[in-house]
Amino acid sequence: MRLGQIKPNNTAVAAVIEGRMVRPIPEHTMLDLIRRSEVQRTPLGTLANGLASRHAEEHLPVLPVTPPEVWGCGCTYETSAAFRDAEHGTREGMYAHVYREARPEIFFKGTARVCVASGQPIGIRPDSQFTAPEPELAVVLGTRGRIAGYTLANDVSAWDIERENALYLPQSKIYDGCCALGPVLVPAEELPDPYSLEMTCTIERDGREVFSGSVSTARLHRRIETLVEFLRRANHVPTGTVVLTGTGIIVPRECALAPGDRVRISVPEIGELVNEAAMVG
Ligand code: DO4
Ligand code: MG
Repeated sequence: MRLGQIKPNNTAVAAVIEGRMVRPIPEHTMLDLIRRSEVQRTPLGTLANGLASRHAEEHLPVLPVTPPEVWGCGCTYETSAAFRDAEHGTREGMYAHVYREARPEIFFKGTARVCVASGQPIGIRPDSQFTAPEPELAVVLGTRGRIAGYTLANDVSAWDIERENALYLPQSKIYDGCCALGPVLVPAEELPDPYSLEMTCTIERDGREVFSGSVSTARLHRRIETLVEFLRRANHVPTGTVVLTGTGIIVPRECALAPGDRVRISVPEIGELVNEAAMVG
């Protein structure tokens, strides 16, 4: 089952997503649904199905959840750590160190303010010449770090700003349109093995594919529960927090995002997150 949100009267309403049609769940946002499924001890999908209208309507889904906080994990795939050590870094092997050590890299990625849904523009900073998509599996947290569901994320990042100096990481990571989420949320109980997903990413420019990459989440070097456990150490993130699990697909410099580029991130079990790049600021 695929869940999401629609915005019929400029207010987010949860919905069961069935292709182009949706069945709204009146008086509930996705956060309400997640909280209610925990209080009632009912699986999210079962609850959603029971509360959803029988009548399907045509709506474009918006963000599957309105996240109070988004956090990113880094260097969780060998490709990401190796690329960054070769190209970036102010200390020898800084990224390999994080890949290897027990404590993962976890950084603040922003709030709903910087997030966009599938179909909305992702941002390129005017002071960056090498902005890249980072296709990632994302988890939506319930209370006490429970994984409520999965979605896809694009951790759009200004790699040249990150490369210039490690202390510039927040500027490379957080700005308008830096985080795409969606298209839907798949309840955790319906995706029992998040470590066997095939993810692909393509970039289309002027109708032509200029980049195509893929990775299996089997190559994720950390358990998702471990990432969440470190995130929540002395840091009680609220229900609905989204955690990006890191990228395993690296785009070469020739494919730095340009305005109008269309980025498609896809996992068959979750769907396709599609965004066009646009200058922001
Ligand atoms: O510090 C670098 C960020 C790494 C990252 O976002 C990733 O590996 O996905
Ligand atoms: Mg990332």
